[in-house]
Amino acid sequence: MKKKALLVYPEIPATYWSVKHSLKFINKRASLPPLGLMTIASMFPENYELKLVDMNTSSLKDSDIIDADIIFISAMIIQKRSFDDIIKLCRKYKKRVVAGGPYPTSSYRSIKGVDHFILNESETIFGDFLSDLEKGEPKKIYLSEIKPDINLTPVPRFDLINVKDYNSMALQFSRGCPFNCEFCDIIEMFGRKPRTKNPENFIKELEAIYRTGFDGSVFIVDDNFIGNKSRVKELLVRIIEWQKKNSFPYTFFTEASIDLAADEELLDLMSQAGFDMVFIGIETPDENSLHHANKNQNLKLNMVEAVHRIQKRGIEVAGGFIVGFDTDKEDIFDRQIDFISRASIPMAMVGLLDVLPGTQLYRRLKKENRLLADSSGNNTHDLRLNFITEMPGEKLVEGYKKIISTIYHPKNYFQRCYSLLKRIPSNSLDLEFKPVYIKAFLMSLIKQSFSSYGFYYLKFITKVLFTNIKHFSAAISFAVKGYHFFRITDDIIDADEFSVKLRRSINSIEASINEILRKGKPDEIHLIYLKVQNVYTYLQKKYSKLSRDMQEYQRDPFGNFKNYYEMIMLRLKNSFNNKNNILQKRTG
Ligand code: B12
Ligand code: SF4
Repeated sequence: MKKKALLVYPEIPATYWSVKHSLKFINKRASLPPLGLMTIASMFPENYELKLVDMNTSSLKDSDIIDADIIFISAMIIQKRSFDDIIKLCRKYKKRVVAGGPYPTSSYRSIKGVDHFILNESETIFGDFLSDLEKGEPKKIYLSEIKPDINLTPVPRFDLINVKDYNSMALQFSRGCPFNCEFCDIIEMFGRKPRTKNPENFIKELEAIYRTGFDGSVFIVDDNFIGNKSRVKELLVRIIEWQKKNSFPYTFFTEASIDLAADEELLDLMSQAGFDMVFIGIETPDENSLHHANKNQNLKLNMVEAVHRIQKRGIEVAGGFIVGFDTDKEDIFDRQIDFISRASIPMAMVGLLDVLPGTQLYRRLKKENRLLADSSGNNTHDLRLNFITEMPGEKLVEGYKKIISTIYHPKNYFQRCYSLLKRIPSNSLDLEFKPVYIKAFLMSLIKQSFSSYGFYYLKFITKVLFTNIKHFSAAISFAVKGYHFFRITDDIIDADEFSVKLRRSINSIEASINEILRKGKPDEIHLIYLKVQNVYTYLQKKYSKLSRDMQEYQRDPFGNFKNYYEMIMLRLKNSFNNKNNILQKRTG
């Protein structure tokens, strides 16, 4: 009888990246499938029956766990909460759990409840685990010391997912990056010598996607697609041939370093192959910070001009930006805003510097005794800094909020979209006609015209309609993405205001209690009692008004506040009953 293996991908909380709020316009449930798990799935022998549950597209049922003989989980740090819930469920039904992927790899020492860890890249160790399991002597930890030849990686099992649930499919061509940025964990996990697949293998994977009937875009998930320029050019020639043979079914997007802008041939090939977007780690316009972060490749050219050069080839540039470098000065927030606007980058992923485990930055800050907490894997929503910053933390978070609320103010966002659309050639970025786009257009028209930013929205789409009609479909697609960015930005600001209120409330309650203690006026205890009760009711109301995603982020801080509230109310009650013993047992 076949063994039943269940592969689970935990829920990812909403972030800028999730584009969650835009997906409903196009009837999709998630932006990308879990490529790591689909790759692992291909490594099982035939005596296993596999089921994959991506919790971002469907729910995990108890019966899924009960039916399985063994459960395999993959996760990024940001999925920790859902990961822990799955483990609890597996423990409840006494099932064997195996974990791998970036979160277990970077944090396995602190993860509880997992029977076996498969760490780093698993191409050369997964087979060992399965055969040890067969023999009944599986080890706790399998750690790959070598960086495998990724031609060993089998074609991912696209048949295990419902491709219709996803906006894009994922493929990988290379691992590793030749650069050496201080904060980066990619080079620690995958090395600085890019390893590429043979173009034939990559094309086989593309064929596998094509066979599923998937209709959409393909994300090449490499951290630096152009890490090995000559190999990537060979690949691009093959992709162009394939696209021509199949009447260009796909557009592609990927991640690359900014030196892409300096290679005309590469830009030409990417544009011919159907690339319409590239994500670039720009990080900061501050040269000193780039230098200190070892991001020297960004210093070799004028970054605004470089972005424009790429855009002129019909490739949108999305950018990653960071604030919180030691060398950041007070003007960094305005400089980031100005850069993003001048470069016309609609999708700017701005985050607070987050110290990821295993990085050079981690090692330096550890030596300097500046680490405060483990990374939450989320540097856009969880505004708790995990190290002691040079700039005071509050100022940094305020500055961060200023950046996101400015760049994702609808007026500024649509302005960037408009200047980008003016710059790119007229045959690029436009969507081929599909009925689902008509629905998206109508939904956008109804939802966004009558929204609080309806004026800017209508101004943008009418301007494109009258001056740049060829880009009209691209304009609608930007508007739909904007819908997500505006909502998520408002949510972050609301959630941060809530957490500031939580902190201030505790401080003010503490101050009132200290005051009574100082003055020795036990009669006023009942006033404090009422105050604490009112504060709690007020905060509970505020919490219930946060979006569901943000409630999730604030669950722990609010939970702690609740505990504090219960403890303080009990003490107040006791002290009220025994005024002589006023608040003696109060704890901070
Ligand atoms: C694609 C991708 C995404 C997609 C996620 C899509 C999805 N459904 O997974 C998108 C673009 C949405 C995304 C977003 C984010 N991402 Co991301 N992402 C990647 C990227 C570029 C590729 C992942 C991938 O598919 N790799 C290809 C597969 C084949 O490799 P793999 O997953 O590592 O799997 C191999 C092994 O790890 C192992 N393995 C994996 N899982 C399992 C499970 C088991 C049981 C076993 C045995 C083995 C195993 O086997 C595989 C073959 O060797 C990686 C970088 C990278 N190079 O891995 C970052 C990466 C995973 N992302 C990262 C981060 C931080 C994020 C964000 C949180 C960033 C942010 N601040 O917002 C966001 C938030 C998530 C969100 N809300 O959507 C970090 C994670 C760091 C960490 N330690 O957790 C990474 C490593 C990049 C980085 N250094 O910054 N991401
Ligand atoms: S360019 Fe990107 S992937 Fe390469 S080392 Fe720097 S941050 Fe990491």
